[in-house]
Amino acid sequence: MPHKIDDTRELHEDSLGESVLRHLIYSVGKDKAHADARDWNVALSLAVRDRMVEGWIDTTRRIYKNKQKRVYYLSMEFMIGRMLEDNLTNLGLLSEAKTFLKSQNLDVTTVINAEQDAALGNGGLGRLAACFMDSMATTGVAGMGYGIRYQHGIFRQAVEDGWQVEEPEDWLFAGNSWEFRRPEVVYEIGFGGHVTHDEDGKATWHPSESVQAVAFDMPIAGWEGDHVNTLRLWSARQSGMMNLDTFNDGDFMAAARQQVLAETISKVLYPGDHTPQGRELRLKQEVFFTSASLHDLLRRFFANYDNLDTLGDHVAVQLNDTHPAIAVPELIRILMDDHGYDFDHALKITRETLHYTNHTLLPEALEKWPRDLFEQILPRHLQIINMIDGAFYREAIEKGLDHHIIAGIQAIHPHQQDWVRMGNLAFIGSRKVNGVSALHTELMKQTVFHDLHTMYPDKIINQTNGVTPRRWLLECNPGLSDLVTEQIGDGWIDDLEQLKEIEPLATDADFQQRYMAVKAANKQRLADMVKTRTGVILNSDAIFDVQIKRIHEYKRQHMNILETIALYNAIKANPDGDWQPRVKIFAGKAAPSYFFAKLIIKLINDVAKVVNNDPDIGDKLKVVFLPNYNVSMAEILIPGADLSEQISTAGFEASGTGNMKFALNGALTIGTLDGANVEMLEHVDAENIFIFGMNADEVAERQHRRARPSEIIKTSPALQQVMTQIGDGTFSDGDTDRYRDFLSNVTEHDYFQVVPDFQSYWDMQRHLDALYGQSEKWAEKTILNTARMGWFSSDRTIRSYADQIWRAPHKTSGP
Ligand code: 26R
Repeated sequence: MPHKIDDTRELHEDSLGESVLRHLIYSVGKDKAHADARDWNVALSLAVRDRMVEGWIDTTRRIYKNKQKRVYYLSMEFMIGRMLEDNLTNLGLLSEAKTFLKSQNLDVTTVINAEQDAALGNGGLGRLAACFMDSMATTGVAGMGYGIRYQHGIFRQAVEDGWQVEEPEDWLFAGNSWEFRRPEVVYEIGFGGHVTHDEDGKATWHPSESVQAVAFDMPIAGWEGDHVNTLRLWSARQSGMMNLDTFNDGDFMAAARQQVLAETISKVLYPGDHTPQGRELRLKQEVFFTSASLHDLLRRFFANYDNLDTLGDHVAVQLNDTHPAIAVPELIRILMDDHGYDFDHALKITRETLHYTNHTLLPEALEKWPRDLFEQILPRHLQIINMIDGAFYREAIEKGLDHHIIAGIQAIHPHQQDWVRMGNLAFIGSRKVNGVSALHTELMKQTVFHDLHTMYPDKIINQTNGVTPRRWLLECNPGLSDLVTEQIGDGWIDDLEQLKEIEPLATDADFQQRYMAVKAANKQRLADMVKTRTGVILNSDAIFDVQIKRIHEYKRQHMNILETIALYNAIKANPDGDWQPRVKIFAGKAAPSYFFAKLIIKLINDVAKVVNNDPDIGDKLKVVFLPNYNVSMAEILIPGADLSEQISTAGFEASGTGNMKFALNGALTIGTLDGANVEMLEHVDAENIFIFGMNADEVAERQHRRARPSEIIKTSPALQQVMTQIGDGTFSDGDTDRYRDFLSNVTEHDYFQVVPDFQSYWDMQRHLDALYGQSEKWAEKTILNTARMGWFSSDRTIRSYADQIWRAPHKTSGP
């Protein structure tokens, strides 16, 4: 690796191995004889981190010198996973590291797996943020991520007697090798108190409490390591020292309690995903990291410029959902109260700088805060929100909107005065607002943001999600990566559309055989993991059918398990039939407060127990629920899947990104016309993706009519039998009570339309059974999926944001 910075030239002339050994002794403090896997992991990580620092400092200097436009990605969540293999890969050190570890008689996988996942997120939104960090570095965007350094990430999921049990997660217990603590980068964040105005009307906010935000930085290297961005996470700490008066009075515990209270802010990630979390602490978390990030980026701005008039020319801020939407009044507040701008000018600058991404249309996931709570915690921000609403009202009247309509889209409804609606606030305060797939963006225009869209027809724009090909092909699937590279070279790694070049090989018998051999090996790796974690032994000739994602009614894991039961019944009714063997794999966490989702997990486990122990069934069907789904588990599951379940009720999944990862790795998709599945269909062609069920219009129409499922169930003996069995205790040891709520949900309301989609889902599954038997045809479609997924690289997504939203420079793709 070339050394670019003079003052570090002498520091790293040793080999990676020498550097690891040095760190083992001088940083970890152990000798080889006593080092365990984690010690080696830390020593190797520190050696790799050393190599990143040069590119990091170099990148920082270059951006500063060129005054390159900066992009700030503000996100409550970053679902990063492990970093070691990612960094080794991007720096081109993976094979050197492997050779060295083997020379020390160490198992490479064991050392790599000794790192805890950084799971500072719930699901899709957080994982997208992590893919974006990788792609911003790879495409040379001067990007920086801002978030919270939660001491505890998403809870660990255990399964006891089939039920989800939440356990605390403690990823920092053994330290984080990648981070740099920046004690000098610290901001005071205020809450509560009151506002005074001087004779000129200038406002001053006097918070009644404050906490400090302390920065921790992680370097994020792009492909080939020469552009290294920063992920800066904020940790909360008590302002000032422990209260000395209290301390000297002998009330040590009271003084310490203050400290605990302050540090609570970055203590734990909220595990709610699409479920409302109207808690004061959550609002404080949002304010905490948003305010610290804005102060920090402004301080950096002032290193180059001396006034904020042109902020939007040099800085773009992306709000990842409404969680950082407090940025709108906070930036205006800083501009007005700290820098003397008048309100109109401050609003103008804000609207040139901020951009907002929406990730869900589900009404229960749209953030709103009680006005009273807001007033208590953020009195000055509430005043500013009222000013924004006033300015917005005048704009709306000018554009001819009706009073009722305006009331519905202001941040605070002028007559009800009950809630601060963060989606409206983010929309009004942003320059561009984007959805995350073509369908989702269209639905945003038609539904939640209909009236705001009429008023600002150029504001909403689509940016279809993507996934990083480094983690989601190169690293998680080395077999397939090598095969592809052997054929077309390695240009695909940062120019994924080059995968198109393998298309002609889709019908080549030799290539098919080699491609499917890689799949078989990945299935074996998956089966080994299932055996270790659950004891269930899988038949690797079976179709590996995988649904992994948060558990939610709209994602319809329950439709999948109903179909599983129906298949079980069909096999039992004809045990000697020519059945295509199948393995149904589920994994995912339920929000702790979401009873129905937890009941779905219990049902999956109950069904697994019966099916897996039924001698009539044998290898023809197995059901597995893998506890504690996370990024590292996905890296094993996705390459080993034959079939990807993307079966949400049409119109409800904003995009999905798991769908893309599976198809890229050669799983065929069974899915609805929802989210990015629609665009995947356009790219892979209708013969290579297996679409069933109602489309979004049909779903909306049926919901509107409040059509009941009962009529349909009557006409389906198979579905009827399934419902009867769930009710009569077939899967619950005779307990007829356990699934009462489940059954009434599905048979009486069925808001997410499992019943009307069931038959077409079943039919498509049987079609896939038959197709799997035609192994050449299956192989061809599988290869074509890999070949045609290039567009879904997050490098494409980031370049598109950079061009269409941020107006920020980046490296172009291709030779
Ligand atoms: C405020 C709280 C209740 C909350 C709501 C929703 C917290 C977290 C969420 C998670 C949502 C916003 C989310 O993860 N959405 C997912 O974003 C992915 C990336 O764009 C999409 O692929 C996926 O379809 C969408 O559900």
